[in-house]
Amino acid sequence: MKTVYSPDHILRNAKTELTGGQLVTPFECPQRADYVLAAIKFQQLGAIVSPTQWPRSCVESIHDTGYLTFLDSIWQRWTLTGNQGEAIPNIWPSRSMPGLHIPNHIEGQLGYYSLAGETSISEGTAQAAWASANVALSAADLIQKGEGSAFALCRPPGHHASKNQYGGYCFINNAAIAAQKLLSDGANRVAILDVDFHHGNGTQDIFYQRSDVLFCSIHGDPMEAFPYFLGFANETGKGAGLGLNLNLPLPRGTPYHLWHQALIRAISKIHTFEADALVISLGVDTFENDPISFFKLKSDDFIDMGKTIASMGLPTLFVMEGGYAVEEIGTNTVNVLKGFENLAG
Ligand code: OKP
Ligand code: ZN
Repeated sequence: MKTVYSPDHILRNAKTELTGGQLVTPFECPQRADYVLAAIKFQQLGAIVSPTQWPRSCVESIHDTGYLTFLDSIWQRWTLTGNQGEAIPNIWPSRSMPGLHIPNHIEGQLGYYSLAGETSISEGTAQAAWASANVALSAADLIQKGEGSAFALCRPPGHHASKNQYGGYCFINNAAIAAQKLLSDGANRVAILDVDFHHGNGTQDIFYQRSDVLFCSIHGDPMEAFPYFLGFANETGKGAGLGLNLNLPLPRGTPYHLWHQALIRAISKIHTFEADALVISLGVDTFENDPISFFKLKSDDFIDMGKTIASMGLPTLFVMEGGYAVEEIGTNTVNVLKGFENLAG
């Protein structure tokens, strides 16, 4: 399988992540992509190709233009305002102040356009996010041109980003724009299966009321895990999308044999939906030694995960999301892709 990769991911190199009342070096760091790329070469997964640049309209098909303008201009505005550190929000519209207007002041805009505070915006963040989007779109194009599978080595990740909010290390929803491209290129129905440890709140929200995209997610119970406020089993879709959202939250300590049972449920749902193509939001933070997650998958389990995904027999686009056990992220990711190929042939 081909991998689409851009070295521009390195432009996302924030110095700070707000956690435990401290500013620490972000878990979502450039070395993550370096390790994945090295494993792809070492395990000879296939050719590594560069992305091409896609029209802004491909991203505007999912994200609000006001949000994208904010993303493109925030770093310059932030520094011109005289701020010394990275851009971190500190106030949000909340239950007691729903105020859905967009403030003029940059501090208010940061709160308006963010859904979490751990993700600092730094110099180059927007450029890296756009490069990541082009990686996803280029990989979707490979599928459209007849490749049975492709891997978008996206960084930064995307599944927490909604149409007008960043957070959870995500800025542009790579899986969503890729799914939209597959639909625009002729697919009638696309299924998105999110196997990252964290619920893909952004992707769910984007497609919640749509009949052409099925969203399925297997993730840490949001009562105990980020993003806390979405991802529950009773969220099943709305309007035209009713019945086309499947959340499978699982408890702390979940081992692969129980995770696999949830995967079988998702696969059965995807069969019923009769998707033309499948997008996998591929996070490997379900790994037993992931520093910010609580499932217990072992490295070899990712091979079976890939095989099981291949059993659906669909054109499949893998989009990189999370995974923070940096030294094992390459092996775990490529195990999924190799496992997929062994069964897909
Ligand atoms: C992004 B993706 C660490 C808290 C981390 C944010 C998690 C974002 C995960 N102290 N909270 O889904 O892998
Ligand atoms: Zn995650």
